[in-house]
Amino acid sequence: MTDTMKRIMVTGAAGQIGSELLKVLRKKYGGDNVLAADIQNLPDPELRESGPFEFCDVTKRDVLEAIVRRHDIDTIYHLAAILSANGEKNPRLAWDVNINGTYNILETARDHHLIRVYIPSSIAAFGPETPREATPQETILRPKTIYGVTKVAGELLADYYVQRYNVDVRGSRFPGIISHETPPGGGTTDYAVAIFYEAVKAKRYTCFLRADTRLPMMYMPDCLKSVMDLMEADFSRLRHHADFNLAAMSFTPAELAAEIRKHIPDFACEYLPDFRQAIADSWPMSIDDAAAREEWGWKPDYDLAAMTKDMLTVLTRRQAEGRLNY
Ligand code: NAD
Ligand code: AKB
Repeated sequence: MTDTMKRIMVTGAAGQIGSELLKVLRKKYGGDNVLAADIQNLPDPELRESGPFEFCDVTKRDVLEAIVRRHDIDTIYHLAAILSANGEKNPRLAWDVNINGTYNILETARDHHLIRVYIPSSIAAFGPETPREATPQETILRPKTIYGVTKVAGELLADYYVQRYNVDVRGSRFPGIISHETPPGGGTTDYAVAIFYEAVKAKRYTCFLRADTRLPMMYMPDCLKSVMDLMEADFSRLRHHADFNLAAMSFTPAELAAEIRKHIPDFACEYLPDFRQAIADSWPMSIDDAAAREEWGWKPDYDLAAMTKDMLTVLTRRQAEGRLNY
């Protein structure tokens, strides 16, 4: 991020990633300079007090533009979205929020000459015809979920705005993100968060994916680091823009349960796959992130063992303090 960036907006700021990114951005740029925007309140009182908030439905272009003008916004982190499982429950909503919302953000960026925009994609951009191991940067993008369709369209649209209008748009294809602050918002990888809460609370969990379903995952500190690093990267070094493959770890529910058992030996995990199994089966098992490593120096800090230890330390402490809400 350049020194000239000073007025930031985070859409979807109440969500799993937005709420934590907001904290990092406000710490770095000052609370008053980072506007939180969402259609629901921020989950944490500390966040509510640390800077401004606007109710903003990203599908309403006039509302979005008025907020950008009123707050003199020059940079947007666009995290508002409907994720994979919720998208299959309501495909029209997923199309509206993910396609029209993203289009409105890009048009606003173009009209208001914003300095930079961050729009995440997902491993959901891939589909069953994509090579599932070490999925390459350049590969087949034929997703079978509405969420995936909107993510591919978002990547292509972002690239179009870079080439055609010189809007500086950046983003990565996140794997499933694991965190302990704000619960995930209706995705297929959500089991990898829920399992920790249930392990600490009840020492048992019923997983909605099969035991052998391998998926790419990432711990929240790495996710936040990736956003900050990509937004600060030198534009002239970037050959890709809003579609960087990103990897940290890959594991199955059975492997995650075994790792948890190293800390909670009597933890029991059962498997009762539901509609999310088909979504997971259409996604990669591991990702080749060489482009991100080369173009902006991406390198994760957490593997399965380090992430599991940290998650359990935080949640066990919270349980002892009677604050384990999920
Ligand atoms: P989330 O579901 O936790 O949060 C999304 C937020 O968007 C919610 O607070 C919701 O209220 C808000 N929202 C929904 N509709 C809106 C609208 N019309 N206008 C404004 N806000 C609206 O999602 P997240 O996990 O924080 O994901 C953030 C971004 O990262 C999304 O683009 C998602 O596709 C991407 N991503 C997330 C993951 C993950 O595992 N969390 C993985 C890959 C990609
Ligand atoms: C989901 O499962 O939908 C998200 C994602 C990988 O995009 N966590």
